[in-house]
Amino acid sequence: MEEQYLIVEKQDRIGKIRLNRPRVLNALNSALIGELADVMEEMDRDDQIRVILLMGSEKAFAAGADIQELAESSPVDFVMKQFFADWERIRKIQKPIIAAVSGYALGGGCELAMCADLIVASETARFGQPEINLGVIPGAGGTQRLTRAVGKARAMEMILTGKPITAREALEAGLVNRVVPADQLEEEALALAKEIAGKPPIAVRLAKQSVLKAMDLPLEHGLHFEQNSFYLLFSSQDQQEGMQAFIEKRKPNFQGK
Ligand code: DAK
Repeated sequence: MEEQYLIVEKQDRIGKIRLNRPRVLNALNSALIGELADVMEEMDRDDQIRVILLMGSEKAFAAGADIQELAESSPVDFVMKQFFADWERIRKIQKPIIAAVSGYALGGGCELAMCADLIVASETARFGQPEINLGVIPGAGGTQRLTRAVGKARAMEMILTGKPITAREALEAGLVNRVVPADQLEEEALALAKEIAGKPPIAVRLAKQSVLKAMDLPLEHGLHFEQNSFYLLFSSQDQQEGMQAFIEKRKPNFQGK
């Protein structure tokens, strides 16, 4: 199916998705989020894809939810349009997601970037939760994920003042993995994606899940999840291949089995 708001491409085991609503700085209307959830789920099922790379434009990763659409919405619309459900579908993607962020990542745009597992930011990136200026608060996880990522003090300031932070500040706060020059963003994000795509996919999947559990679960339950995942990997061919390759002093060839 042809997407209306996304440009989708597959390259070397990387599923690339570019948000494409340039006239409104990639404002996230519900149709776009629905398309994004569909494409990501399809990539999650596709054996040829190991990592998902999510990008915006140079000027904007995404300037938030579509304010025009929000302004016309009632609580009943949110329920009927499945607004939360599509965000939940994105949250449940099992393959690693890398967000390459240039320009504005505001409101839902910042929340979408935080749904990714890793963020590569251009020097021009600006992260913010300006919803307070519209008379509301973040609605797609901002108060929770931002606080977990940057701590209470900084999250509180960003959410109560609505002021964005720079890419450097985001790096310092632990919100992003690295900051790169604007003209190298895609190249750097792709290099990171390729590195992870070369790792054993089942271990990558369980590693992603285990790290995410650390955000939600008490330590004891998180450790239990990690241990069970560790045991499970000893039934994979990739575990045998990885260890055998080390012993034979050669590069492993992981098959995702
Ligand atoms: N929605 C709709 N249109 C937007 C937009 C947005 N978020 N951001 C920009 N645009 C449009 C502008 O209206 C303008 O359209 P025209 O006037 O040309 O027709 C065009 O994009 C270019 O924008 P500007 O002319 O404003 O460009 P500037 O460079 O001057 O300023 C800016 C860029 C990013 C500083 C500014 O556009 C801006 O402040 N934008 C709004 C940022 C914002 O407040 N974002 C938060 C929105 S609230 C939920 C899920 C998510 C959410 C809530 C619930 N559930 C699951 C329930 C999320 C809420 C939000 O994100």
